[in-house]
Amino acid sequence: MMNKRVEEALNEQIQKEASSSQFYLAMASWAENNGLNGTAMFMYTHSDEERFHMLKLVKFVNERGGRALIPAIELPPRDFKNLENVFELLLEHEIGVTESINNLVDICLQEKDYTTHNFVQWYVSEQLEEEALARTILDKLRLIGGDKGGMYMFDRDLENSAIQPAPANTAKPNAF
Ligand code: OFO
Repeated sequence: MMNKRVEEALNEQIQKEASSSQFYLAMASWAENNGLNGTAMFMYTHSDEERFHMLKLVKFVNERGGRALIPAIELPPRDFKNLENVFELLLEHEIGVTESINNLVDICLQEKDYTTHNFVQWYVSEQLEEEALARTILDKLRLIGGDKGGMYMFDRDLENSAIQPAPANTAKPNAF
């Protein structure tokens, strides 16, 4: 059986990953409505990744004798001021998710659940990558400022994309 405190923390993380997926979907839809097709594609792909993060947790909890609870999802923001604002909120969001992963690591150590601790390390590296990616993109956007041509190139780059994340269940370690 799973340690109850760890199980609860994993279930909270399931909720966070599900809400993340929805948050990226909201950004994808906003970008698509604003003619930013590259950004929309990037966000749709990332929304799938977040769903994969959620599913991986669901499977893990159930396979370890716990009970994964499928949660209600937080309502994501619907309007964004501009693209820079989108990526600022995205970075803020990811920093919050990193905190919650760190908290999960802490609980595993307190409860001496080394198996879950090991499993959660994948999320630790994932968060590191995601935060770095968000910072890189935000730096680019700040450089571009209000320049329309620059913005066009930025969106096209995201579409083509040196900075596109890998699709959800390829090129990822520990895919189930
Ligand atoms: Fe699940 O990696 Fe971001 O939130």
